[in-house]
Amino acid sequence: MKNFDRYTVFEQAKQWVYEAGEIIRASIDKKLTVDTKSNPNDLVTEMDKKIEKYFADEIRSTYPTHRILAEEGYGDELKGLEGIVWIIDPIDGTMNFVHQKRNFAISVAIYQEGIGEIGLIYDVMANVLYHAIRGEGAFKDAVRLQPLTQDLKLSESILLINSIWCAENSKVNEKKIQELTSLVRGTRAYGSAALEFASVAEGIIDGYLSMQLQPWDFAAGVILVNEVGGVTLHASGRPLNLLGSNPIFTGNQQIKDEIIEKYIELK
Ligand code: 2AM
Ligand code: CA
Ligand code: CA
Ligand code: CA
Repeated sequence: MKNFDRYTVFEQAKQWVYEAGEIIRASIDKKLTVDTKSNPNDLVTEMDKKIEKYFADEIRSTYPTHRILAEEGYGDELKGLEGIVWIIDPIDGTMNFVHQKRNFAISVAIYQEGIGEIGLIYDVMANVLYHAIRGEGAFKDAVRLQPLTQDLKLSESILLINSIWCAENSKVNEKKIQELTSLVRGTRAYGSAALEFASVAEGIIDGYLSMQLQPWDFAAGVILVNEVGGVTLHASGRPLNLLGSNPIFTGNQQIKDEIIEKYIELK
């Protein structure tokens, strides 16, 4: 495609991500209006909308042929991933943004014909940018991330998993998840899917399970994890639906089969 030089588009995306981060940091201590969406714990603020609109306006004026898939309504209504599509989560971890004023990220991915080419995950308050360009490796700022370890036992793994997996009304057999969480070395939950993917890519976490992620939650993370030899799947073991909501496993290939086959029983 003529107007898609990956390196130029990456540099542009990086500049917008840093500018958006600056906008957020500049008003981090201002009072926020917080609304709820699908349930009382599903939060959105005017900052989520402002940042998404910022990206949408910049992308539309710079790359009018590109399309946008984004969380807060400033994107396009997409039925497929033809052409070049920016998949954007303006603030991933809104609850952390509201309550902690840290541990949230901007997630931007650029897909061409359904293939993830560029991923950026920006930890705004830490000022750390993770990025990947397909086939070129993944980076934390300027440092190249190493391939994930080939020598890993499930019993020595750390998993990111939210307590919802263990609830009786969850969409999985919660008894098996309880067995899994007592087998592994430890569990954690960060509350930002994008940063959870980035931790997997960094190799400081071995696997991440999430019950219900949308394309903007995982689009950039999948590219990062791929670049270090990890894998991301629908929790059934099937490929991801890039346009819909998925229960997700991402992590080290060494523990993938055991987790998916022995411990995840979708109801
Ligand atoms: P968000 O902050 O952009 O909404 C929280 O565990 C993680 O799950 C966040 O990355 C959050 O993204 C994501 N998430 C996806 N769907 C959600 C929902 N319906 N309610 C709250 N968080 C959701
Ligand atoms: Ca949200
Ligand atoms: Ca999100
Ligand atoms: Ca969000």
